[in-house]
Amino acid sequence: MPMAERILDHIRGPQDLKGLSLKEMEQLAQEVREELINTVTRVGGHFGSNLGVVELTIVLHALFDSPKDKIIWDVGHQAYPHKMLTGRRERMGTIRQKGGLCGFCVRSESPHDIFGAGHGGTSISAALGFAKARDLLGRREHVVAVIGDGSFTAGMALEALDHAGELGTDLLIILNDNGMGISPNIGALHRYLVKLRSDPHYRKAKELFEEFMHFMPLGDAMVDALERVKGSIKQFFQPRVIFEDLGCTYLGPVDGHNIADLRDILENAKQLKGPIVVHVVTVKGKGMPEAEQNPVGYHAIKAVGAPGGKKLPSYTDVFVETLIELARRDERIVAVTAAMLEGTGLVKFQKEFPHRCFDVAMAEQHAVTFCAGMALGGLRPVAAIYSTFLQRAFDQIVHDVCIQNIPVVFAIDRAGLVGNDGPTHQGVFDLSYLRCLPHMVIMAPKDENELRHMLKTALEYTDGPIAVRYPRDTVLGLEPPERLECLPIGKGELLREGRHVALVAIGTMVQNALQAAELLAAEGIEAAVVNARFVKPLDKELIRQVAEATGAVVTIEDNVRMGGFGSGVLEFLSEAGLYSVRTLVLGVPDRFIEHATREEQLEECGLDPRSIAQRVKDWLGLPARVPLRAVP
Ligand SMILES: Cc1ncc(C[n+]2csc(CCOP(=O)(O)OP(=O)(O)O)c2C)c(N)n1
Repeated sequence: MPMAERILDHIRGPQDLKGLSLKEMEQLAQEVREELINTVTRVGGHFGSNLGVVELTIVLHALFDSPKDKIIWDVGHQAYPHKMLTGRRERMGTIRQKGGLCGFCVRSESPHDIFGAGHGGTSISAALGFAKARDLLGRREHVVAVIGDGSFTAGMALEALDHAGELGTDLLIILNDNGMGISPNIGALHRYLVKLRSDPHYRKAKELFEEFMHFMPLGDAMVDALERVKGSIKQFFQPRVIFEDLGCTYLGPVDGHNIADLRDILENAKQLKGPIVVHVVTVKGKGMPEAEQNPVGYHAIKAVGAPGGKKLPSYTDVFVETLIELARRDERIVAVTAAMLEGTGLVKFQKEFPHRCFDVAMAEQHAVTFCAGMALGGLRPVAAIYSTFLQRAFDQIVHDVCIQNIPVVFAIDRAGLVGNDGPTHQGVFDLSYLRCLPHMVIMAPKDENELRHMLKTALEYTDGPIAVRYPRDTVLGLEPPERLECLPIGKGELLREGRHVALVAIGTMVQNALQAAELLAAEGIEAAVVNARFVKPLDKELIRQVAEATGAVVTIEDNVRMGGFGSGVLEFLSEAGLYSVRTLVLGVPDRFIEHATREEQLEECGLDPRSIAQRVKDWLGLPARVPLRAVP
């Protein structure tokens, strides 16, 4: 078809969807899908989820009046069609790259991105907030939350549903059910949705009701009458639906790829009062056979030309390999993930130990307290959770683990700067939010072998909670150690001697510090390098030693500077009365770091070896301040 005849070329925004016929919408869906496949296979990004919501997105933007009506996408990884239809089509090729479109919804990017996200389960709460604001301020717009069945397992989605049923305000919740999170979805709720989709009794009841609705002319009085009739139909037909018992009207299930059906059901939903749940059934990866058959592999894909060839394993690979090795020798070891079997590598662990691996769905809070219970019950639980998602479980870490000093092992993946996912996924707060907690031990390895030893150390340590954080990166490619060793708690190591300045680094920043030291040496500056290993407890002896020897300490971490590793070192130097030691804290600055490659982000934060060397050199060149003299 010649380009000029493409409907997509005429869509500048949602207003251009309003007059489209059914046939045109179907053609548009085809065009959006083709373009998505072309673009995302080229530049990478979330894939299957986006192919699954093409029709839904078109119908929503055709029926509702965004941004006056509020459409809120849960997580936002499935919002690519939404971006394409709301004026960002030309920039889709820049998605997730530095300066380009974000891979999720961001308020600053478009007035149609009503609410930013990246983490799952927030949409219903936010939508309910919008709905209440509308009510109290006397407006009448529609509010729609679109949430996947995976995100629906997040505790806060259920909390919001509970509240929505209580408030009873007008709110449309679209449950996009493709049976998948990143992995196949799990849980009793998931089994319930499967049943709902396939229950012939319920389908019959709904068909009757929908048929009935179809023939009713819909005036205001009619809508009220319908509400009453719907109640009696609901009571007449069984089984009842949980949503209805919770105070929401349930419509569906509807085929999310059938535009005519989708349009009918959403038009009906628009007329009804109170919270409505429309159960939309979609296929992840729809329209691309490989993606449909392998929804896990096609959840997100890499850009063409992204690192291929002889690839080194990731820290995640080393973590899970070591965990399996340790678990073979200790049957008390169990592993827990919150909907991230693939991401955390535990899918391998699950294969070998199916009964000792627990995917708890998108429920980080539950995961942590579940681990606390298992630990007290005599097991050795490892909570493998990304740094960013562990934020959800802060109170559980404080209240259920640390206060009770329970030996839970936290394997914190994607710690530090994470690259293309951007601000919502950065793992740059964990050192600050864990360091402030009594009883917590925190480690970060300088390389993959140290990660192996740290995992062994963590599983041997029974005095309380212990965390090991590691990056989203490939490893150095070292020979694995002959045997795993327990590291002494709270002991770092001096890797390089130097008399002018001490670079005290943690985790992957140790490698950058070593390289920076080389660069500084070329300028005649002799930098000592310390691998701190432990953020808590700190190796105070070693830090004191290098501080006294050099008089100048630079701390380096890929965590925010505030409250992180460097703060810990400053606290120690001040407690120890080492006032004359000059200090510089390098880390992530006090702002959210946008999507870009991890290397670009490190550079932006001044944490790549070259920037570290330059900053240290400049700082050393500054005249030292004369200490304040005490006022007589
Ligand atoms: C709190 C939280 N935990 C984990 C994730 C990682 N994550 C991103 S998408 C996703 C699956 C979402 O499934 P669903 O909502 O059903 O959307 P689908 O991809 O199936 O369309 C997960 C677990 C997240 N975004 N937020």
